[in-house]
Amino acid sequence: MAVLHSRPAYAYPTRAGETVVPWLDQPTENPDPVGIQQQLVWENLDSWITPNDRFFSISHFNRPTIDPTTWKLNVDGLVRTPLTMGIEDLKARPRQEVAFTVECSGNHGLPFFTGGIGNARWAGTPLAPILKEAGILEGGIEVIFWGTDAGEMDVRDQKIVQNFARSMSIEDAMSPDNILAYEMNGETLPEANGFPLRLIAPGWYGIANAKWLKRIEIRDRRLESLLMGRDYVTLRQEEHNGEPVWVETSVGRARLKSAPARVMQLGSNYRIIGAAWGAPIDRVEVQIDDGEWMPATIDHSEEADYAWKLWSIDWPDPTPGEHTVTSRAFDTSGAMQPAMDDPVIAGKVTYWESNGQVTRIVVLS
Ligand SMILES: Nc1nc2c(c(=O)[nH]1)N[C@H]1C(S)=C(S)[C@@H](COP(=O)(O)O)O[C@H]1N2
Ligand SMILES: [Mo]
Repeated sequence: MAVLHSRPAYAYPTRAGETVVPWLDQPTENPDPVGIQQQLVWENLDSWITPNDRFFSISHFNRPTIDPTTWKLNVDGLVRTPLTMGIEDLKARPRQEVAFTVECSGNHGLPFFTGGIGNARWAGTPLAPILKEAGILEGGIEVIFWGTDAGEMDVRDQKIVQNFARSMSIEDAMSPDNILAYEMNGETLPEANGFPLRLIAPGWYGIANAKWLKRIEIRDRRLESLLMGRDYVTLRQEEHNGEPVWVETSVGRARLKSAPARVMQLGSNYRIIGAAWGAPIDRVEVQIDDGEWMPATIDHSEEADYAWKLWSIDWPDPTPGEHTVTSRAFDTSGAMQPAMDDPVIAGKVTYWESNGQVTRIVVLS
């Protein structure tokens, strides 16, 4: 009985002997194998935690190699007491862990980019007490996270070299959920994911989670860097009083989303497994071809507030041939992941924040 009741170490909705049926639709060839690495292959999703050696990574500029013995984090700008900390100073501070699913806001926005997502247990020290210790001076409104990586870019007719820079309001930065992370899934933060230190901002799209940190700066102005005000800007047509209005917004918090991950076959029985994330998930529904939406079962064996929920649904006796599989998630406030023809998606002309319903194609024999 003890065996029956013990929780499997590798909790995941699996059945012995089942095999994966690959999707017919597949991402196109990655045109940027340096910038975009280790995308999730959805058919391979077989655990709630994404192992470090299978976790995607994004770099907009170079991928720096940092010597942890000389590396320092500076906290400066509009602060009473500027701070300088080495990695041991940070590790000596209170430890906080969070399971958080990081998704790049460009995921599913481009034909070669459908695996910019992974779930890890991050560990580090809370950001808020460090900001309090530095003491933000009156007038400070913006917290800038500077990366060690840098790249050349054209800005207002100037060719400049600028470091990675993303910012948050003081209020957002002070969230008790934010940590400066030095560990990922129990291991030292890998180089690709920001060694030696990165921001982990649970509930935010990947871009907010600045890697290879070197400086946290407080300013009295909003930052309009490449990754705040020019790129990572969503352009969408909305309607106001019956008139079309174009709106540009900086990519920030994550959005409600789900996707089918894999179809599993056991004899003539099939099962679809998927994931849902980006908001507190209430339930997930699945549609096969043009059929009725059917409720999926959420896997509660491993869960966390900011991590994806895995779900599954049985597909008992499907007819042979080609089928489409679509999922849609609902959050705890009742909001539904938008359909692809919902104006919030259809009116969007940039590829960021592509949280529309994902349809996959499968051929059954
Ligand atoms: N310094 C720095 N931080 C960065 C980036 C970067 O290019 N440089 N890329 C961002 C983007 S676009 C994403 S989606 C996430 C991805 O995190 P990962 O590489 O650990 O998967 O890191 C973010 N943090
Ligand atoms: Mo991203």
